[in-house]
Amino acid sequence: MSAERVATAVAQPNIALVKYWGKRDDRLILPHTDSLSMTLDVFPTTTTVRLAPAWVGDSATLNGASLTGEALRRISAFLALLRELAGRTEAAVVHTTNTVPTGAGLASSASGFAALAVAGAAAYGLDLDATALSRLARRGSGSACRSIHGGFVIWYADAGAGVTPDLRSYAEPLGEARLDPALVIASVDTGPKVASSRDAMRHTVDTSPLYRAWTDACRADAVDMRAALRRGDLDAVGEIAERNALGMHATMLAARPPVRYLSPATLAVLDAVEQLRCDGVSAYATMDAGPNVKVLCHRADAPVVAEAVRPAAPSAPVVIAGRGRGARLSTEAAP
Ligand code: 2P0
Repeated sequence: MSAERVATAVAQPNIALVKYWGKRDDRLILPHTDSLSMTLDVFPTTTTVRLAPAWVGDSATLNGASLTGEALRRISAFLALLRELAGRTEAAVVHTTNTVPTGAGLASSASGFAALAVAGAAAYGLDLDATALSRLARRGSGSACRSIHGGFVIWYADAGAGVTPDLRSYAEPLGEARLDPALVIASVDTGPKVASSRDAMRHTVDTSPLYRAWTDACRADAVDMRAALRRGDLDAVGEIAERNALGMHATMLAARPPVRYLSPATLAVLDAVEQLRCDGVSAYATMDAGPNVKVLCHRADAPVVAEAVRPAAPSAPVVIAGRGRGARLSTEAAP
């Protein structure tokens, strides 16, 4: 931080192994259920926040292009939270470079708001610990609270500690996790998604007759997943992650009208994953708010898995990701 009040942070996306799908409070972004994730070591987002006189107003660029409309409004609302916490009034000039394909269900909002929380807190002079940064990032985008931390992470829907609901929901690292797997990312379509996860999530909560069953299953999956991670049992982790992802998509498909992110190419990757298992390779699929598939496997098997899914995902290079670090300050400004 220099005297001109500027800070840069880097954050990476996370992939949920037990998903977050539905809020009990839209304003505070409080989820119905706990979720568990792995922060990746690929697709970093770099964000620089520079304070400016209040009369300038907030501005933001993403990969060099100016943001307007809803995207700028979300960032500005988040900056307003920082200003309130810091008791400051300056506007902010935000520059972000994103290496993950935006809007393709690869959690660009997670790395984006995690990086903005860390850089923004530093620029506005806030001294926040990781739990406070996680709560703050949650207010930008729910899944961002998990990217504050590296490795395996749990986001508590309600940790029970803290006097207000806002204080009770945050993410923390799962120190007991004993696993170092690969996630093979098969991008079947890097175009914009059919519906924003925010809208699709609300619509699912409001209209899917399966929603209650989803939250019950999710709570059980979170307990089982913690135990499987503690044992370092990749097959159990994979089975729970795959059934959880399919349950989330089933719940969305039952919404009225349905939300369908999965495409024929997604199903072709799922076939390839099932064939890998038939051939004795431990490989398990998970899908987020988009058609792309991430395949959990042992690191040693990742090249074989990548080869197997490539024919079903020809539109973009298959990427092999591992466990990555949490959001952190950087000395290199976003270009
Ligand atoms: C997750 N997703 O747990 C789930 C699985 C997508 C599918 O978190 O409304 O962008 O900003 O809190 O964080 C995507 O939701 O939604 C997400 P908001 P967010 O990773």
